[in-house]
Amino acid sequence: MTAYKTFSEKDVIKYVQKLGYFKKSNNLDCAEMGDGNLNLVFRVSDTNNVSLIVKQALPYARCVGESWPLTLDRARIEAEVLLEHAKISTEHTVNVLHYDPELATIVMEDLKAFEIMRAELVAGKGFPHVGKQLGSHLAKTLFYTSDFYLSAKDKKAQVARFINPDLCQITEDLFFTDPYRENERNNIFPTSEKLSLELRTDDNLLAEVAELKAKFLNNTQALLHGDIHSGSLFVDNTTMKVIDAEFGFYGPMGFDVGSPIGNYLLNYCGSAAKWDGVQKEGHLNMLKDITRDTWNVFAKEITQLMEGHTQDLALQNPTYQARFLRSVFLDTIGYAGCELIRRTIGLAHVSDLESIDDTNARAVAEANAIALGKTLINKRHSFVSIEDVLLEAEAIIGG
Ligand code: SR1
Ligand code: MG
Repeated sequence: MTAYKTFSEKDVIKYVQKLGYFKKSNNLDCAEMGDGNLNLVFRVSDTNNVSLIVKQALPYARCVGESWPLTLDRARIEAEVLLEHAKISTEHTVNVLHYDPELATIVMEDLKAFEIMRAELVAGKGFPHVGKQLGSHLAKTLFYTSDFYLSAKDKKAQVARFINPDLCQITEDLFFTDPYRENERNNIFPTSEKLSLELRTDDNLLAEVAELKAKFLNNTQALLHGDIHSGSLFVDNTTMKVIDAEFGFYGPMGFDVGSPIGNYLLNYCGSAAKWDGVQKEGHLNMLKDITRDTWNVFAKEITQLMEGHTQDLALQNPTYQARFLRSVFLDTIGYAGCELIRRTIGLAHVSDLESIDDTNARAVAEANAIALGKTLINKRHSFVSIEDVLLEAEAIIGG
């Protein structure tokens, strides 16, 4: 057993050599390159440019500091969720090579030929293949970890294995609680002050958000990634890979489907406010396509899996399966709405809005994100298909 210590770049070099990934004689370079909210991320490479990633959990949240202690167990959760999802969707899950619960480290493949989707979307690039691939990845990872497929006993053991109270509490607070009340963690751009105050007195909205939070707290439908947004997707021109599963736990399927959709729509709000003409039209159309594809492919494939591969005799009932899919749809739209709001006025912002230099354009983008978030949460029960979401986006934002 090796006691935990926070790694320096030199420690990482010794560590990967000890694990046998590189020859002792090889000259290695190591650089810390983490830009996320929580962890250290190191890239180690040799002179032939062969490289690996070593991710280490800190005993606190990196973006806040030591005043926000955080469990190291999140490294275990991350590694084990990625390994479980990789068994089901190998092509679209980053390859975990090794993990160490004591040092809270994960060694994984370096996706250096890929880019983080969020940064690319902000720069105006398009990834039309991502919607279909992510929809399929979600259908498989969620179905095969649910009661439809696992025995009730095995599923309960998995629920216990993936209990993740610290990281769930971050989501419970930042997603569902803070944005709807006064809280020092909120980060509100001055032009959004008035709109954020209005949220706090919208009784219907507060009741809907409470319902979505209660489902997040109680509904152990499937092994979620738990934080699947455009910043946790590595993309190239033909494929995509999911990283960063430390928020994983057994929760409602719609949370994993709604989070990326909320993030495509955040980019929609930002892009519509900062661009014009053909560039804007093309980008918004691409975002509408990937939103549509994510839901439609998810719905089609999970329906086929429920019809053909459900093991539980009672859950094989087609009427129940149709009702189940409808409830996942409503959750998906609700969680997408919550993501729009919390990324605009909560603690953890996104570059889709924050990188807009022009104050007026940013004000418009943020107002639209809040209005669309509210509409998705409040009106979702009247929606029939994903087209209704896109119609609302067009009505509020344009495009
Ligand atoms: C303190 S962590 C803030 C956010 O970063 C992560 O990526 C999650 O989205 C979390 O809500
Ligand atoms: Mg993350």
